[in-house]
Amino acid sequence: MNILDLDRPIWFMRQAGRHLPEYNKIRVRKKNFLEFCFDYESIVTSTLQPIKRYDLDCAIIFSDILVIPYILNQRVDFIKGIGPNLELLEMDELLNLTLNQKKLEDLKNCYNAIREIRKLLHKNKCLIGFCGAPWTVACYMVDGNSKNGFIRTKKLMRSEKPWLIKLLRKIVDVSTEHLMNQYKSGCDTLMIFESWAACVDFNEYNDFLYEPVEKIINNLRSMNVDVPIIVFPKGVGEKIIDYVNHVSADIISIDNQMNMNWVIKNINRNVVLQGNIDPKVLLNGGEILEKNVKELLKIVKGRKHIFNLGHGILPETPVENVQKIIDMIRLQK
Ligand code: 1CP
Repeated sequence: MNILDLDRPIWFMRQAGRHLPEYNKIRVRKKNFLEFCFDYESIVTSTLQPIKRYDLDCAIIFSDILVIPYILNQRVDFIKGIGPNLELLEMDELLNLTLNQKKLEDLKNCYNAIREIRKLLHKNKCLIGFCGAPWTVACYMVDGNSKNGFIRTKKLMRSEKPWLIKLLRKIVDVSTEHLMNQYKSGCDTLMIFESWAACVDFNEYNDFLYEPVEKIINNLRSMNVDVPIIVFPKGVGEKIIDYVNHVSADIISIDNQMNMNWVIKNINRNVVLQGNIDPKVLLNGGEILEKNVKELLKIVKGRKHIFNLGHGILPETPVENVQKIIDMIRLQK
């Protein structure tokens, strides 16, 4: 299904995963998170779990943005309760990384799972494939984790710009291929997560944010990939106007720091908006959640809009709160 043909579709970033008791139940079958991410059955089941429970309009493939450094043969560990940690490499080692054929085989399980999910998913529902934006993936590849605010990546952005641009180009190529494979396997929507956009200096947005993402989009379009593309440039603030002028995505996902009234007034009508309930408001529920949802629906009335959060569902979020938000929107439609 084309997401742009649906009337105010609803889905949630991180809808598959830790807030779902049924996910936590199957997650324990695999010790290691990446093992889970590359297991055909686990991908099919966890991708479909939020659709079964909430009847959402879109499913997002259960995977992670860090499969890209993994297939480039950089060691990636997920530490329980902490998060991802990548092997620290020297600058020349990072540039010399190449695709590892054996690890690529792991990713084939993901593509095969997409084929199966597409078969099992109702034809009126969308299937979203994704990757991280090159800058965000580079942040993890260079710094290893987000603990220190990507200090090494930021330093190298200033002192070794040509080197970092070369690294981004490598990520552009692998990410294009990865999105292309997800599309060929049955994804009808593609999303690019730029979670760490705010780490880039304002005067460097063009080289580190716009250009690499635009290159991926142009690569896909030149290979006749005609499905809608969503971008999520988290934390760019008012630079979002500049962002949509330089990146030709169909849909822009708005983070919860942004005022949707301002966004509506300042973003061109031909860009579809997605977002932007605060995940903390969803976590806490109650009257404030109701008020926020009503207000958002009022603001986006008459505008093409995909209902979502401003970032991922927090693991402690009660499933009742998620159900409530869905019921509210469906009632008001
Ligand atoms: O053991 C577990 O269950 C680990 C938790 C977990 C999950 C459920 C991680 C580790 N990744 C995922 C799945 C995931 N990651 C999905 C598919 C599920 C869905 O969305 O429903 C997606 C789209 C992602 C994307 C992702 N991974 C992003 C971009 C979006 C965002 O949240 O900003 C980023 C930055 C990551 C890295 C990552 N992977 C996992 C964690 C805990 C993190 C963030 C770590 C950090 O803050 O640095």
